[in-house]
Parts: sequence; structure tokens; C-alpha cells
Amino acid sequence: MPSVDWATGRFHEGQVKRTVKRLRDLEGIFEDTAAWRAMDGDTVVYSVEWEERVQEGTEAGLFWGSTVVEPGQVGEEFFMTRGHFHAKRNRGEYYTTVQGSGILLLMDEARCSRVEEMAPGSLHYIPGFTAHRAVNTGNTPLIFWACWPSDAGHDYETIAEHGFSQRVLARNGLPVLG
Ligand code: M6P
Ligand code: ZN
Repeated sequence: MPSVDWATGRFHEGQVKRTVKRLRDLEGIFEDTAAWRAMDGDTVVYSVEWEERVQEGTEAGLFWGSTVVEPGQVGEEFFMTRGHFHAKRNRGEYYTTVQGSGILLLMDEARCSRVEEMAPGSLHYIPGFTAHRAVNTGNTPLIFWACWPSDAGHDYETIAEHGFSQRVLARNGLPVLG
């Protein structure tokens, strides 16, 4: 049987896919382009592991995965995921945090945003039509599990073009919304 290590957010076995996002992969995501350019592009910002028991695009299936967002900043902005709407807009998702502290940034299609605090045990229901991005506001890795429909897909283009309407910035080490 496939199994997971609950605390580290990693899989022991199973048909697992894995992606690693480094600073060089995240052009245009952080506000301070000069600071981004000055940093080592090899720096890992986050990694995702997930299991696809059905093919991507299959209706009514589910995917299960974890994300580890490393601690760090680009200029004043905390390390975070790219963030996305689902390509099939009405699809929802669950996140639950196992370690670290962060902010889940949520934004609807009218660009109204809200935030939820991520802390061990926090459970987040992301409704359809809502872009989502996880921001690590602490100094340890932010680890969370996620479950999403296998036909949700990722729309990164809308975020690449317009971004989120709010950013999470560090002021004296503390997170503030900018
Ligand atoms: C969660 C899920 C994944 C997503 C990952 C990283 O694990 O929402 O679908 O890929 O976070 O987020 P992003 O793809 O926005 O970088
Ligand atoms: Zn999603």
C-alpha cells in the first residue's frame, strides 16, 4: 500500500510525481524584480509531490499531494507558491497544514481577496472560482497537504498576467498585507 509521512509531507511509495520550483522558475511572481535577479536562481522556493491514481483530466477523480514552501524572502516578500485558478473554474480544493506558519491568499474572479492563517492543523476549503497561493511567513518550512479534483487543471496564465490583488510582505519580520 502507498503511504505518506504525515509530518514531512512526503510519500514513501506510490506513483508519485514531484516538481521543484526554484527562484529561476518564478520570474515575474515576486514584486521586487531587482532583488529576485540578485539572488541565486538555484534556490529552492517550494516543492510539490502528488499522486495521480487516475489520469489528469479524468472527471470525478481526486489527486492528493503535499507542498513544502521553504522559508525565505525576495526583497520584502515572503517565499510563496505561484498560485492559480483552476482551469475548470468551479472546482474546489482542500488544504491542511502540518507544519510551519503561513498565509493562504484567496482571490475570486472579481479580484476580491481574503486571507486565512496557516498553522499546524488548520484546514482550508478553497471554493471554486477562487485563486489560491500559499505564503510561508515563518522561518521554518511551511508544509501542507492538498486534495483537488483530477479534472481541475491549473490556470497560471491569469495570475502571470494580473497577479493577486494583495501581497504578503515582511515588515520588521512580521507579515503585513500590501
Ligand atoms: C498544492 C496544490 C497543487 C499545486 C501546489 C503548488 O499542492 O494546489 O495543485 O500545484 O499546491 O501550487 P502552485 O501550482 O500554484 O505553484
Ligand atoms: Zn488548486
